[in-house]
Amino acid sequence: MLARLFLITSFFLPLLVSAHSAFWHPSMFGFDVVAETFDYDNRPVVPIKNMEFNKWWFHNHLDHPPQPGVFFELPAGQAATAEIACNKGATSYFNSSEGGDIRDPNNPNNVCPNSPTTAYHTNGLDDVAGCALAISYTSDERAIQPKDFTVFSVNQTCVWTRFTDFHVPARMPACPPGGCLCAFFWVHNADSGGEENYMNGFRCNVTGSVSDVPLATPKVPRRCGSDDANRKAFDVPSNCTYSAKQPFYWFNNERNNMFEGDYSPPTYGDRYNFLDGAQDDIFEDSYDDLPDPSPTSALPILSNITDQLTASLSNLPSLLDLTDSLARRNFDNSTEYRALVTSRERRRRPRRYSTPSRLAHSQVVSK
Ligand SMILES: [Cu+2]
Repeated sequence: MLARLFLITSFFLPLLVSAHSAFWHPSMFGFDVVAETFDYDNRPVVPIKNMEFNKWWFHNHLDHPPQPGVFFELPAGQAATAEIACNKGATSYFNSSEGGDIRDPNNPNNVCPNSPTTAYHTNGLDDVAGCALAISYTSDERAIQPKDFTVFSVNQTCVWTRFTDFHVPARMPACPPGGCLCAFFWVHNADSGGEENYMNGFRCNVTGSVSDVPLATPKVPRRCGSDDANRKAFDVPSNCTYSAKQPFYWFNNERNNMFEGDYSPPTYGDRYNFLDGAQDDIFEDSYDDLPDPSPTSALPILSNITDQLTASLSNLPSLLDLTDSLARRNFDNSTEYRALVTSRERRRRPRRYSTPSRLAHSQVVSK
């Protein structure tokens, strides 16, 4: 009986250790960490959960910094392409991986060659939950705190392709001389694998910056969108956190900012007002009015509307089409349309930020 149990266990073990996913780039902390580096398996792909702060923060890789001068570049107003994979050998950096090149010759976008998609916690494209990049305008990895990270880009169809685009807001200011600190965050859906989350820190630098307006102080994201699984049929837009938002710190023993249960994971999607693409409203001047969110609050008023978001107005009542995560969200505030959210396509159009042409709100409303 015991022998049989052992056989079963050893049969399934390889599947378990080959799963998960990480952001891979030489700018990351822990780029060269392998299974033996720590007295526990602390490879970048290993999920973080139920851990003390120093064990989950930056994946406990602060003592394994990148080479000096190595940054992940964030071109303002354009996409930065990251590599996300379940093993370093499945990325362009296979040279320094334990097992060598395991990239899929037939599909360069394969996140986890020779594994089912459940290895990276999805049952299919309709089950991806999104991931995010966050930034802090400091170079000092010993000083940075969880509250200092702001999510600046979301890819809602993540983890699905090894090459994953993160659109960078056009108004991102330049980093300090030593660069910025960034991190990749991912929480998968509840349907494929036990709950866990992911964080990989890295050094980053904004290039082609055209604005010096700082980011607003990031706040904790709020669950405000519809949610069929939990029988919430409607979005409650006034209950969302707008402007700069912190990443989710969840499922660890210390310093969490989210307290959702196993089957309601906080995910980087519309439900938490993390729209797909560049997070264009994260700056100090992004809003003229930003009331504290609640189910009965007024909606925030965007400043500088033409530049920040290409407004798309509609008379329809708000109801998010769950089946299409890219669907436009229409907010009907009955008398005025105030917070405007646009589709992925619209927001990714190149825009000019040089002229601060402020549209009067009456103009917008009367459209
Ligand atoms: Cu996992």
